[in-house]
Amino acid sequence: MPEDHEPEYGFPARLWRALARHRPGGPFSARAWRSPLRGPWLTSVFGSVLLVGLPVVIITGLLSYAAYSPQFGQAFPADVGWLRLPLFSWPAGPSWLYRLTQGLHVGLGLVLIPVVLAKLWSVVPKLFTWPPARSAAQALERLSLLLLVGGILFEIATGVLNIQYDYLFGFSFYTAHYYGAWVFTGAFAVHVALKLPRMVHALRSRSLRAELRTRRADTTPEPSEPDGLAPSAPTAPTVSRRGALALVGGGSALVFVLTAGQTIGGVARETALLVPRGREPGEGPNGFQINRTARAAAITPTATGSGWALRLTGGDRPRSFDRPALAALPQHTAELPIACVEGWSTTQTWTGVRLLDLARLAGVPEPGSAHVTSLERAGAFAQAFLQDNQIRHPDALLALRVNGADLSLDHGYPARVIVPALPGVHNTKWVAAIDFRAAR
Ligand SMILES: Nc1nc2c(c(=O)[nH]1)N[C@H]1C(S)=C(S)[C@@H](COP(=O)(O)O)O[C@H]1N2
Ligand SMILES: [Mo]
Repeated sequence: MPEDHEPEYGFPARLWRALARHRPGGPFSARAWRSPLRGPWLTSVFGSVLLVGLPVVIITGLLSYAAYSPQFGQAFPADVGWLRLPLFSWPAGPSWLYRLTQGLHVGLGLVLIPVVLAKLWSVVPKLFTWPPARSAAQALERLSLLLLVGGILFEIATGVLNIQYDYLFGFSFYTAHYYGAWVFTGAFAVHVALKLPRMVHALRSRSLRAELRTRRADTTPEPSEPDGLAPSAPTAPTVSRRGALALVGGGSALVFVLTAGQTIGGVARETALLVPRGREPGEGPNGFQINRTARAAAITPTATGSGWALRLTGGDRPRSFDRPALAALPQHTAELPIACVEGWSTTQTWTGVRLLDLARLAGVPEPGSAHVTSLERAGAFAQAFLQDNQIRHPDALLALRVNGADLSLDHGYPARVIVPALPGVHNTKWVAAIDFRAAR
């Protein structure tokens, strides 16, 4: 065991020996962890799944930040200082882009939770290494593990709370989730750099195919090694390695089935038991999930009735269009998804006036940005900013109708924004006014 080696450099040898003599019992005892399944090979199998999966979750997460158009201060957190990435403008196409990146971020993030837990289980004896560190370098490495483990658990907790309770707690989770992600990503990069050679070596030590054919009775422990993952005194196996892998894989498959329906839609929606929104969106053309109802947003029938008119500003003088006037303008139809940051999405057929046509009517033929305000007065949904490419795209609409019918009040009647590849939240419902700014 490594604990019994003399310290190399750094820590005073006397302190180390004193600590080594006073090894606490319980989980710190070398005999406390005895599962015959633990060992570098099993840890590396889980590790290699995470090595492939987690970078996808990290990158799609950062893309989501970029998709929120941070240049308008509408991403969370608004100001990230030097963590601000080289900015690029989020594209307005293909229309399914955010649906894909955010579906992957949330979906894969959830599916990997059982693998993360299994990986942590497989290395838990390392938490109780004694003495805690043999050298300054090892102390640093263990500190990075604290950030790694703490970081991933923090990201899982804030991520899950965010998709389940977003609209109960507001947006504070985003800020925590964003900074937590950088802490985790840094620790993850260090961990991969330190462990990759050992992982490759361990994966070669056993054959996956052979393990998948091995029954419980024939399951042999991995040889005890200096890393201390494999137990020095293993018990008899209560489950085979393939059984353990099947358990973890089954857990991930279950999470997939219980959540993926929210994006796949149709019958699959019925199985999406783990998602908070939209299992019973009703029938008809407006029968798809509602993020927040008109009632919850305090939108009254009076405000959206015949007195409603869209106010367009930005040109020489403001203009107003009531709903019949908007309906008399050239109409365009496009099949576009609403893709929520929570991971769910739904594609519908929208009809309305092109945003670019509205910009021209406002007297801003070359729009550089648009500030959309909702009848909803307060909160994160009261307004949104659109980039030039999001206004100019031929499918970027102020929708009046969906699937051939007028928008329902819950889906944003009298008019709502719908733009290809735009994060759901910026597709403002119950639009009151649009202020166009000319491109510079
Ligand atoms: N005014 C207003 N617009 C809004 C919202 C809202 O609550 N209020 N929710 C946003 C979010 S987060 C999403 S995902 C979409 C959902 O649209 P839907 O409820 O029609 O499905 O609308 C967006 N537009
Ligand atoms: Mo959303």
